[in-house]
Amino acid sequence: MSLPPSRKIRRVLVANRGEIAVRVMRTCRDLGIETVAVFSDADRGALHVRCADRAVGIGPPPARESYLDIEKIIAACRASGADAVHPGYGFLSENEDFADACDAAGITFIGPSGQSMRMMGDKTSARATVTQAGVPVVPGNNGPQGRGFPSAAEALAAARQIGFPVMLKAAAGGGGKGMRLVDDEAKFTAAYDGARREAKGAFGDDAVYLEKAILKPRHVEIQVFADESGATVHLGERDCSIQRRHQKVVEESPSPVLTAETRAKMGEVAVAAARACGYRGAGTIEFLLAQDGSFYFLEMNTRLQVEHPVTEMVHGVDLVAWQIAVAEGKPVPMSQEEIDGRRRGAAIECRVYAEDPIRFLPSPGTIASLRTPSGPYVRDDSGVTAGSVISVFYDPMVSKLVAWGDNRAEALRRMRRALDEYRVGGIKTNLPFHRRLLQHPAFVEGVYDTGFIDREKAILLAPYTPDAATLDAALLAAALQAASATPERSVADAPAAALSPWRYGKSPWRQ
Ligand code: MV4
Repeated sequence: MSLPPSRKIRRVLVANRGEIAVRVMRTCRDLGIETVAVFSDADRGALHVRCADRAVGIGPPPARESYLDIEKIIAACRASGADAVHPGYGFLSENEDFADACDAAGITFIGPSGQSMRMMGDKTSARATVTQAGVPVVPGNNGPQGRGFPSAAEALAAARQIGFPVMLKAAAGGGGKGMRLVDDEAKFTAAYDGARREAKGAFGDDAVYLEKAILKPRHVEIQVFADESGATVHLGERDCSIQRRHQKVVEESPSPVLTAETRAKMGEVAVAAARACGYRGAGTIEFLLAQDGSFYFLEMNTRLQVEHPVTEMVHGVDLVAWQIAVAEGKPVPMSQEEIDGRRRGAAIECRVYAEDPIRFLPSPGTIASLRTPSGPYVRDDSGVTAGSVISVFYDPMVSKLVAWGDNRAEALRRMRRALDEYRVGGIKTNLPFHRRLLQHPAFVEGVYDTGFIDREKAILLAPYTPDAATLDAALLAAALQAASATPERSVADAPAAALSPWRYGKSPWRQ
């Protein structure tokens, strides 16, 4: 297919930082497209800057004054001659004004239209839009005018109709802010006031609406993809139920509990939701999967998500290449049939964060040493190297570790192996958490919901307290290592090899 010369993307400015900026630039390289990095003063020496063909400084470390400044990003496009912008995730990726500003400046925004983002950004409008298209939404009430309840009394009357427990949610929201679970009438008014206050603070908009509460749900999302002609396909699901404080920690595909029938229905419904807002590019439809197998639309994310590699691994595709293709006006690269035929095996992603593994608090600092896993069917997407600084200004992610297997059990074995290979010095990470999770019997069974980490935190987040036998083994290992002076492995790593409560004393590696 030949395109008008103006549509061919030759130089992409990546309006982001860290691992996603590096990941997008890798595909650009593969495609022979030039890359432009933007960087704040805190990121002058960052990996994403070193990966780019050229780089433009955009100001001070706070994101508001750099990565979130639309004017500065557009100016950087002009200064560098970029003809397209990839927004990554976070920052400006779901900012409809940014998408519109790119359009107005004649720069190709690699993503959906500002109009699609507007339809899906507001949760009450998204519910109304997809309901029209026959998509099941959580039973609820958007309010008398369809955009929230102006009074607690009206909201309470609607809550009684729905039946307790109910969820109060911010219309402008998403991600759990301004959300309240209300078990009974007595607590309703206080919860209503609290939700409005929190929504106002977080979004500058205090409209709240109601949904029936789904108890112990799983978070299952469908990857969709659409082109300009309206052709829309899906690439199956990701189960993202392993979360803590609305932060995803582990994602996998396929979901261990989805039946083929539910998968097919969910995919069909996700495509209908994307069509309903005239979607273009990569998008994700989030669902709550209830214990009884029913599922409900929650919201749409109008960007490429953090966990997209899981989908790439089970389909053998490059979703950034797909994004660039449809941004150039080309069709979706594969038919639904072709995609379904390629789906194979299972993939899992562990988000490795620089954080205190017990308290789940960021642990900023300089990465003194780093040894990332490799080998068959393991992928590690990172934006840092040894010597990189995990700063307080941005997300403290170290990398996304992804493993693939012919089936889930094989993917989990590879992930355990990869986690055991991983070494990070100088900062705390959540690697010990991941190693324990991957040994947890319920996780291994695939039986978990969005409350799993909180319920199991005594086991998953407990400090390392070896019993006498384990300590003996660790001390012996340390003594042997000191005697042989193996440089790769620190004394401190030796106990980590035996840290699992379910796999006591089994050393993963001999080096
Ligand atoms: C819900 C719910 C139960 N019932 N809605 C949390 C973030 C926001 N995107 C939606 N969320 C939820 N909405 C109803 N009607 C439970 C959650 C929820 C949740 C959802 C997905 C993943 C993790 C979660 C953790 C706690 C609560």
